[in-house]
Amino acid sequence: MANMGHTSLDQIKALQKNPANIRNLCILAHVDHGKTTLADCLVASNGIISSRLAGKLRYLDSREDEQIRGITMKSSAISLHYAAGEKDYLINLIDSPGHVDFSSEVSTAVRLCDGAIIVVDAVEGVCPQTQAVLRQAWLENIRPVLVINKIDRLIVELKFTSQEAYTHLQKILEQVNAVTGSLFTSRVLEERAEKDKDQEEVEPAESLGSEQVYDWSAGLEDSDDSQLYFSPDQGNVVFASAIDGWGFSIQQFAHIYSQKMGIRGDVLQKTLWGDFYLNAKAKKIMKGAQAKGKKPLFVQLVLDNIWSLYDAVVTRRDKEKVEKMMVSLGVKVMARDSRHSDPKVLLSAICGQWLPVSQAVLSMVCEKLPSPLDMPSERIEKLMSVGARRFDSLPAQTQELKSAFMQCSSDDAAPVIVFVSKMFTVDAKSLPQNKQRPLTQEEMAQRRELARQRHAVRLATNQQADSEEGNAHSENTTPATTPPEDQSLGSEAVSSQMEVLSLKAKPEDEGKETFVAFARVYSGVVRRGQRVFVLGPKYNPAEGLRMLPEGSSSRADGLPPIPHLSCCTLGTLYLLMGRELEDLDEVPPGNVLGIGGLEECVLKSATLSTSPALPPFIPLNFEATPIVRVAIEPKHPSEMPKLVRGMRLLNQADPCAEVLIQETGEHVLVTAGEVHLQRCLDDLRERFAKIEISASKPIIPFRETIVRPPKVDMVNEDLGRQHKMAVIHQLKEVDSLHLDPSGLVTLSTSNRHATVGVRAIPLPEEVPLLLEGSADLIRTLEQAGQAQREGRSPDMSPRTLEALLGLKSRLEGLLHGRKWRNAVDRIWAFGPRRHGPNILLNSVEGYQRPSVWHCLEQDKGDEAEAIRDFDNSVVSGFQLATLAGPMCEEPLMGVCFSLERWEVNPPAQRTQPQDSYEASASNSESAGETPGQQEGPSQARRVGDTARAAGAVSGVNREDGGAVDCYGPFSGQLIAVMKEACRRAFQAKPQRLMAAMYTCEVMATAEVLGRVYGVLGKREGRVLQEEMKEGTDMFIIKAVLPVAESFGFADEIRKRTSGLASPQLVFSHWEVIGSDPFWVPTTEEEYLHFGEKADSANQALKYMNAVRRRKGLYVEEKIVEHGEKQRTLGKNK
Ligand SMILES: Nc1nc2c(ncn2[C@@H]2O[C@H](COP(=O)(O)OP(=O)(O)OP(=O)(O)O)[C@@H](O)[C@H]2O)c(=O)[nH]1
Ligand SMILES: [Mg+2]
Repeated sequence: MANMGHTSLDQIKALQKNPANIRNLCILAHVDHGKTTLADCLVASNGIISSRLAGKLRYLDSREDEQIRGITMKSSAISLHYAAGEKDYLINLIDSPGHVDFSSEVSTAVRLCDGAIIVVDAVEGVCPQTQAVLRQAWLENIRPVLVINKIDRLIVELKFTSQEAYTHLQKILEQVNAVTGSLFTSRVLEERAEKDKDQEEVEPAESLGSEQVYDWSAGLEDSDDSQLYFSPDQGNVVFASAIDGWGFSIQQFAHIYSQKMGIRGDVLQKTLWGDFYLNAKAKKIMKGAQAKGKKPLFVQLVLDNIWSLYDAVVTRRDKEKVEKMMVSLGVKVMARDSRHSDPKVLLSAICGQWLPVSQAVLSMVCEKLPSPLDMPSERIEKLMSVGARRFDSLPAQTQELKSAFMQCSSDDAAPVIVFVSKMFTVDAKSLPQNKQRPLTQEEMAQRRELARQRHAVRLATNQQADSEEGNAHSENTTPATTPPEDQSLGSEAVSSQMEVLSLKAKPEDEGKETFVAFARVYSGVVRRGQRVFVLGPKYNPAEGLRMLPEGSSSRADGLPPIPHLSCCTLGTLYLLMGRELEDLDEVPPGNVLGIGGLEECVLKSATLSTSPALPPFIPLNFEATPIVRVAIEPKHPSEMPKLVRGMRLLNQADPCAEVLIQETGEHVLVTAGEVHLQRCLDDLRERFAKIEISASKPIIPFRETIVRPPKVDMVNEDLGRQHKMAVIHQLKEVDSLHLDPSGLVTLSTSNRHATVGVRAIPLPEEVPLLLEGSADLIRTLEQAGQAQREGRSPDMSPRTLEALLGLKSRLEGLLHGRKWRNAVDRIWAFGPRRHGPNILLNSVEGYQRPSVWHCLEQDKGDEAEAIRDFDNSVVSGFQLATLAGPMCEEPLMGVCFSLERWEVNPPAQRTQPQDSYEASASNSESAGETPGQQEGPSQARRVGDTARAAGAVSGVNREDGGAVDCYGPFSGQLIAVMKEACRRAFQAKPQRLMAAMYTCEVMATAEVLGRVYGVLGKREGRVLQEEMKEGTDMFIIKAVLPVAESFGFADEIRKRTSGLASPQLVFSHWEVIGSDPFWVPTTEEEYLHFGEKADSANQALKYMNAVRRRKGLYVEEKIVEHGEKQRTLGKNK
């Protein structure tokens, strides 16, 4: 029980049983704002680490790379005890990373908590990740409190006066509240407005004249604001300097001064922050400090004290003054602290007693954050309403479970509900069960005696041993390698016994990683060895309840197989203590815990329960898109199996990394960014695969799209023709293919049984953006459609329905004009993967296919809108075509494929195979005769009309013959021909690559600004905005940067600015690269300027060829050469 500090395991176990006094919370902030440092202070308050080391150790950053890089990469949890007067609280604290690359770790932490401490750097203020974490807290419905940290920087670095600091702090509060404010949906705003109105009625305008003494007896107390906005007088803000160990809330000073000055505490509580001042003569607190040029109370009574302490201790090092101050503060420090050469040591020693930050933060947390018993009912409903399902459409038994969450009952009858938010690994060696077995009382006494003796011996021999600090440090940073002290000091008998044990354990345990689930109990008592259901993300409780015998539980054997439901047995339960784990036999509800033995049944996250009525929790809300991919190989090919296993482990141990095996056989790792990539590679090398690996250069994702053909530009027109020739040349191999000049591609299956006519049309720029942003919604729509086709009710919540109708009308707004008439109602599918940013449009004359929106119109009967056979093949063909485009097999984006002809001729009835083909060919030719109107469904209609003569007949025929005998192979052929037709139609238009773009915010001082611009310029970055951060000499530059140019960017910026600027890169959007990858010079001038192949300046071509080469595709320099030859020939004639 090494690092349990003052609090024993038994005490923690007792505390776990009282949910009213449990607080589950996480610390969230932008990178480097001081989360882990603050956590250190809280951990030190429990004696787990020495308070002298708090802030230096960063105890919860237990990984080596976290310590080296100085940033947190994984969330980790620790349980702390806090005594507030009579009450004892259990604080389950989770420290999270602030770097964007690890934002998925934030999601896993937030899910398990009821509240969050938001930390903001007093100098930097609100930063991009501050906004992101506030959003996450908001989306998870957890309540935040605020810590404004690093106030010492305002004094020491910025040299602000206390008054300036006050103004600055006010601004920061405004910023934070502005973010919070903007998070409210209009619905919440409305609710609030209503409440405010009610309140106004209750307390009639008690206007506070500027001269009037504030009357606090009026019922302002319980204003709803306390939960929504941050305000020191509400008690949800702490001002702190974690590194110097101090922090305070207004409450503390109100308490101090109410005793000192005899002003009522509650009055001070409301006036210590704000525009109030002390009128010494009248002995009154007045409003209007600013207008009168008076010192606000906060400055006079709070900040000035701190400022003069820093002045005396750090700046002037005035011994006498410090002595005096210590006496008046009632603080005593050890002699060695006051003699220390670093004044910060003395400062911390004084502040740590006067205003201990742990006291301020923990008391705020216990007071302001809800206990597990106060879980908001909205949150519970949200957690249980997976997909589009409405809470009140869930089975009654499921809805009843809501009360289980709220009661948080340890009763044996209460269902067990557990959520696992991530899986993490620990070295098997450091698991408590592998360390030592629990000792009996005598053994412990014996050991203690022995330990004392050995300690004495060691002390004597090691007199010159390093300072206390160094010692404690090494003990704490390398717990896995140096065995805990008392273990090596056991009595002979015990230790020999243990040696045997550990010898036996060694070979298989050596460096073996064991998975522990990071989880929380919401209801019921969890016990080791308990059997529970694992509810898959698609599990439907209605189905489960129907199929399971009445009243069956996870304990029973021989349950019938139910889709997405399985059983598992819980292994060892752990108390999470930062770097250490402690064994537990059972964990009562409301607690965060670790669970062993789940690696076989839980991949990354899971919902576990003893009740089959529970639906799986909604998926975690990840903000980051994994975008950086690398291909990985073992250095020695024979070690491939180890790599494969290692990658599987990595996949399980990281909430957001993705591991794929590509068709080419490459093992690909997808990560959120460069730093994340580095961590994953380190993990693979050192923990999971334990082999030498080599990683490819990052694989940059691209998208393929088409653009409108330019209208007048001669050069391009020429190019267009030339390009088309290239396309036609390629097409020669397929003789059933026809391309008309308007871009309609007609293609038949090789047996000529089916013909499709497809046209590719670029979508307006905003459409793919909207579709990408609505991917979840579209997936829901797709599921609902599926349910409807299978004859089930879609069960959509009114909000989802509204959102979908909103999406539809926004699409209608974007797809306007003649060209897109009725287009939205003709949408057949989205793709790729059925929710991508491309559209398949039904322009087939006479085919009244229900659109994707069909399931929204529940009242509308099924009418005559039947779906033709093989409809699915057409959709599949479209999905495949959009998944990998013809340029370099990257996914398409912003392309609409309009299917204008679709004829199926069943083989049985066909007599003249050539007919249909000829008819279609001539039809499209005749349509092509109308110049000018090149594209669009309106044109398509006409094509369809003429095609109908042939198509209608075959359409009828199809119904009796086609599907019967050759269904299998025929559907496959149709998929292939649809895919091919889409690709050809795509190629018939001007093609472009799209590059992934990052946004980045760089904070830099004026001196290094120029260099930042230099680096950005070199990497094709575009500056969007530059502004000065108020009250500082820092500039904030917002820019976009192609992902392809971003590798090493952060490092380069850091180097060029001597570490003064460090950017945060976040994936933002896709951008069309202006240059045409198929462009070749056509005039002498261009020829001279760009060279023969024009590939020197063509960025798009460079990117495209790089991708093709990587994928082992033919790099088509041929097309270009061919084009040139033809043109040259033409010219020479
Ligand atoms: N001056 C000053 N520096 C601080 C304070 N708190 C933390 N720091 C420093 O800020 C740096 C970052 O601190 P961390 O605690 O690692 O920050 P973090 O928020 O955990 O960072 P990530 O986990 O990487 O997001 C360290 O160098 C700390 O010493 C403070 O109150 N004052
Ligand atoms: Mg940290």
